Amino acid sequence: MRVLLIVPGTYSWRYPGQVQPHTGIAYLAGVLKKNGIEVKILDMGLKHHTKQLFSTLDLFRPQLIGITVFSFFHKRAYDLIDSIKNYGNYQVVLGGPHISAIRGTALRESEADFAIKGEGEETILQLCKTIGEAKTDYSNIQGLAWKSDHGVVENDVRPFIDDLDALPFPAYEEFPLEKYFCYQDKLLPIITSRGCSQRCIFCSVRLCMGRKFRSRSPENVLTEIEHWYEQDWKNFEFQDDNFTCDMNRAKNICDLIVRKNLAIKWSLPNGVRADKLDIELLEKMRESGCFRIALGVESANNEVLRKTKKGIKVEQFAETIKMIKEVGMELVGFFIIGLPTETYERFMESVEFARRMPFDQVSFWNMIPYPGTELLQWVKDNATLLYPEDVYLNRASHCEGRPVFETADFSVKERRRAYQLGRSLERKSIAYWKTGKFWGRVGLVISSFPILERIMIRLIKTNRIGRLFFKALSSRAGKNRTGTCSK
Ligand code: B12
Ligand code: SF4
Repeated sequence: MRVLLIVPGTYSWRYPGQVQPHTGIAYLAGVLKKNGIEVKILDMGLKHHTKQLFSTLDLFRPQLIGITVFSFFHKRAYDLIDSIKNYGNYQVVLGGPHISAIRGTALRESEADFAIKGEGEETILQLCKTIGEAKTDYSNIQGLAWKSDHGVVENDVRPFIDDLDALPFPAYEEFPLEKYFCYQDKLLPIITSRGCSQRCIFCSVRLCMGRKFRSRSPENVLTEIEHWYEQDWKNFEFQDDNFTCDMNRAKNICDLIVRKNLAIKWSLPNGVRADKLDIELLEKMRESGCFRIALGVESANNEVLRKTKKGIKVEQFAETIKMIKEVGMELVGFFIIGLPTETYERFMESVEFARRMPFDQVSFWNMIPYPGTELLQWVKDNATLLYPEDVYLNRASHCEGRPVFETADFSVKERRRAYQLGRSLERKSIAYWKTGKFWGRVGLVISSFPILERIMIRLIKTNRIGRLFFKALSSRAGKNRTGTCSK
């Protein structure tokens, strides 16, 4: 059995190329390989064109093609399916966050044959076995949606994987690793747990990974770190949904890193929860090599946080920030513009908080309602969408700074103004933090012209000399730098 796994390109000017190998696809590849299935990965985000896709099809002749789909730019995946289907008689299965949200609808909207909701490891394996044995009865494959003669069939949902230690490590070696930004810093992503028990209304994690926090044992995580460490990977990002959900487990992971004497650097770039950090954990994290934490603050107004079901108050953020700075870690703060009940005045409370607190970097994003989230329902009931769903998910994005909905209390004009202000704070924080005050000011002048800003980001991220120059400035400013951008 031969399976081709494809990552469609999701280009935006903030991501002019691929940041890192796709962890979900790497997990699928690991499981398929372990079961004797031949796997090839094609990451279209590495500037591959359909020509490369067709030559891979000719050479590899896959019996199944798997494509991962974000909601963001999902039409690119659908276009790829059209090209594949026009080129030959191939069977295509879809998976990933977008498919977990819309399930069988993906089969009505595209030419794909199968769609898999949630974790894909066990379902794709069972599908491969069925196809390998030339069977066509898919009805007992949990988690699968498929096309029968009578239309799309959605099988029962598959339970989440409980024993994550039983999974093989993600097969990153199947990617051309030197082509990713993360290679510059010899940095790899690690997922030590899946799922999150919280209920933030904008988040789509539960649709794919569920509400139960499921974790790998600290020993299993350490074995993976050592596995990459022996191959000279010394920098890691723990990209869990909620890494510190079980604080004791997180402490044990830190203790093991110290005990094994591993000289690694690691960070938490995805936004951890302020109520899931204490001083003991922070000290252990620092000692074991963690140098940067990102906090998902979202808003500095308690009513907005309440309505968002964040479950954390502004005062708690302030306390945790103090602790993070006490242990001497770099701190990134994520803010969202336009959450339910936000007004321009309430947004200004976030700006004031971002200025007052000792963040090294802040990020402001316009709120995007993703399919299947409570937020999208709230927007439909209480706000005016400015674009149809499939338009804003494929075109307008927070990256480009277009609000996608407005409310009576926070107009589109105010939202645009808010984004400009948030972005200028973000630019300033990044420029000063990464390159020091002088070069930071130069960068700021350049980035006040959008075209020049895009060229500058492109140079830093994709040009060797641009990268070296930026690295030299960063180390002159005495800052740690890792290759990936925070999401
Ligand atoms: C790490 C991460 C990133 C990283 C790396 C992403 C990557 N390509 O690996 C970075 C920082 C680059 C990133 C960027 C963005 N991200 Co992000 N990210 C995550 C995060 C926190 C973890 C992803 C992960 O590695 N999970 C662990 C692996 C094991 O799970 P997985 O990838 O989902 O794969 C499993 C299943 O989905 C399934 N599966 C996946 N693909 C396929 C394919 C087939 C064929 C099959 C059968 C199964 C299958 O099987 C896999 C194994 O079980 C998730 C949260 C989450 N839990 O999903 C958000 C998440 C995926 N990101 C999200 C978003 C919105 C973004 C951005 C658009 C944000 C932005 N502001 O720009 C960008 C997009 C950038 C781009 N151009 O691609 C949303 C997606 C929502 C949606 N409905 O699409 C999520 C769900 C977060 C959220 N709060 O809602 N992200
Ligand atoms: S804490 Fe993070 S992962 Fe959990 S629901 Fe909220 S945003 Fe999603």
